[in-house]
This record gives sequence, structure tokens and C-alpha cells, in this order.
Amino acid sequence: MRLNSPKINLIIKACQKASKALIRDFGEIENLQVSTKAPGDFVTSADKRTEKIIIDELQKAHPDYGIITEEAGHINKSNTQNRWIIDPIDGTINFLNGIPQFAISIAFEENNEVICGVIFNPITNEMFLAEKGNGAFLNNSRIRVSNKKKMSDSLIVTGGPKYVSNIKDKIFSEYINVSKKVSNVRKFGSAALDMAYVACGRFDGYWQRELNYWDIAAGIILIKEAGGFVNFFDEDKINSVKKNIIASNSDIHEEFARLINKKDIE
Ligand code: 2AM
Ligand code: CA
Repeated sequence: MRLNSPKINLIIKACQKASKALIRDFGEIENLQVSTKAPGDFVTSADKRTEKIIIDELQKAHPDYGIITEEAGHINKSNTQNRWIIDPIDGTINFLNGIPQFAISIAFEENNEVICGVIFNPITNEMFLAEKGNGAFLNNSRIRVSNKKKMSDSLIVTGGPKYVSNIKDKIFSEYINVSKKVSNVRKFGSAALDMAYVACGRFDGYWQRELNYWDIAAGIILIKEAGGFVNFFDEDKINSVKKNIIASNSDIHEEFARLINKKDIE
């Protein structure tokens, strides 16, 4: 049996508590889709309820810690030393459409460095967790990134552009360029699970623009602890809140980064 730290155990407890309501809500989606009620509103309330359960559970243990979340924004903003980063439902469009590819994502940061994280898909019951220096796990098994050596053999996952994106053409052309150089590209709709799947070797690499920190915080420590690389590219000086991320196993990372930076594209 692997021993988890108190932090990880607390996150696991919060995930399990929140997922009960989330599973019930997901079961309701099918009924909603044939009703006249707006499913969008339903998802927003599921999001908020899930987030509240998680925040309450974490705050019970550490009332003074900072929190960054998708719905509630910043809590205890001045505490940047100890901070939770929470996405209650990552993959909301999948959730809304009754597709079981979404997750709760919770990370913990110490002095601006993610030191542990959990990504939990309550429908498949897959819990990905990682802690700095202690490796990455899927349920009780140790996970590692894939060992593909070449981009041309690699299965890469991406996401976006969002409906509201101002750089749709750029993202589409990047998609075409990468597609020409790799075995295949997937779009699964949950940044957190995309990263978890890179950590356990299902995908060889992942890149995406215009993400929020809560989409990817837990994924960062998972991939690092699974032996992979995570980097950020084309940092936006005006809107530094949005992140452009590239992640993969260590063998293809350089080639992948060159490709995204367009140095390798005919
Ligand atoms: P979300 O489901 O929590 O919104 C999909 O490509 C990924 O991008 C998901 O992780 C999704 O997180 C994130 N994302 C953030 N804002 C989005 C938006 N406006 N539309 C679609 N996906 C968004
Ligand atoms: Ca998200």
C-alpha cells in the first residue's frame, strides 16, 4: 500500500464527496436534453455546487489557505504561500452533452509551485494523483509517460479554439501543421484529462493555447512526476492569465517544441 500525504488525502476526500452529487447531476443530463429547460443553466449550477463542496471540505482543514477557482475566483488572495487551484468540472461541454469525459481537478501550490495534484473522472472512477518527489499514480498503480521516440509515431491530443477565441485561424493552422507530422491528433475536450492521459502514456503529447491555470495546474505535477516535460510557449504579455502549454514524454519534447514554434514546418 502506498502512503499518501495528508494533503493528497484531503484532496481525495474532497473529490469523493463532491463526485457523489456530480454523478447524480450527470445522470440528470439525459433527461434535461429532451426537456425545454436550458441545460447550460443546469451545468452552471452543477459546477457551483461541486465547487462549494470542494471548497468547504478544504477550508475545514485549512481556513487560511488561498484558493483560485473557476467559479468563485480568488479566496484569501493575500495567501500566495499555500494555495489550492480548483476546477470543479473540467470538460463542461462534454458533461453538458452526456459524454463521460470530464474531471474534477485540484492542485496544491506552495510558494507558487504545484506540489501535488489530483484529477478524478467520477464516471470511469479513474483517479490520477501525483506528489512532488513521490511519482504519479492512476488509482493504485504507478504511471509513466510513453516511450515513443519520434513525433511521426506519436498520438497527440489538443483542444480549442474556444468559441470566443480571437485567434481561431492561428489555432487551426497549428492543428494542420502538427497533424502532418504526427501519427494522429485527438480532441477530447478536457484539458485536465488530456494531461492525465499524457502522464499515463495513453497520449504521447499535448498542446493547447488560451487555457486557464485551473484547467492545467494538477496536470503539470502529474506529467512531471510521470517523467514528462511541461513548458509554456508564446506567453501573452497583455493577457498573461491565459496559458499556452506543451507537454510530452522526454524523448519527443524537443522535436514537438520545435514544431509548435514553427521552425520545422515547410
Ligand atoms: P472547462 O470545461 O472547465 O471550460 C477544452 O478544450 C478545454 O478548454 C477544457 O479543459 C475547458 O475547460 C477549457 N476551456 C476553458 N474555457 C473554455 C471555453 N470558453 N470553451 C471551451 N473550453 C474552454
Ligand atoms: Ca476547465
